[in-house]
Amino acid sequence: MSPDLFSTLPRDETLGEDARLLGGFALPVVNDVLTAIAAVTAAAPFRQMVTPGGYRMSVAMSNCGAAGWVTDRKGYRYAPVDPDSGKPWPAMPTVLADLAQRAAAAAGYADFAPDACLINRYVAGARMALHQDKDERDQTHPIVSVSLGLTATFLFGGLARADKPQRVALAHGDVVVWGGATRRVFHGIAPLKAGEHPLVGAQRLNLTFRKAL
Ligand code: MD3
Ligand code: FE
Repeated sequence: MSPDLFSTLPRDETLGEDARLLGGFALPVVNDVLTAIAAVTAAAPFRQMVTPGGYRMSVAMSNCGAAGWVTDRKGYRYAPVDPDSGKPWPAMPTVLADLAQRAAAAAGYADFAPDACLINRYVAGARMALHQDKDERDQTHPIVSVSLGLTATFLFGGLARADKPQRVALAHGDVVVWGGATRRVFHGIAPLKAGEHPLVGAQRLNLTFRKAL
């Protein structure tokens, strides 16, 4: 079997307690997903936000849904309004909300109703340092992530920052549902390697769907 054919086979696996990788789950709707991202980011353009510590993030971000994740010198939080425009974040396109809901259901979370979708854009060299996601009000809801474009190395750590992370490749179309105990692990993205994806170009896009409010 050619490596190319092998890499397109579904890779459904459990990445540890309560994390389910649905390999290629987004592929059947990927063109509509990319069109939806283009519409959202035309209204709320990608921007590199500043952390409370004063560093500009290498990842550029936008949001759609009732709440959007933002950071500035005052802290991390979910906000109903885009601070750059003063307007509400664009509504979450149905194709995105449906994809997240179907993936959550496939992983055993019926009725996942995300109100926040963070859109992360990585170009070559962009990375996300190890962190925990804890800005959501009720942490019993899962997080659904969708990877598009260039393959990234996801760093899957433990409950302590010092735990050595496992490295997991996340490729175009992969969806991961993070629930239960994995919801609180340290995680990040290693610096993106330069490349060109036939559909998405020289970047990686990642969607994270959350019930934030
Ligand atoms: C595991 N984004 O936006 S998505 C983030 O690829 C974030 O852009 C990464 O971490 C990215 O906060 C990783 C996968 C992910 C998202 C949230 C998690 C994994 C997670 C929360 C808890 C545990
Ligand atoms: Fe995160």
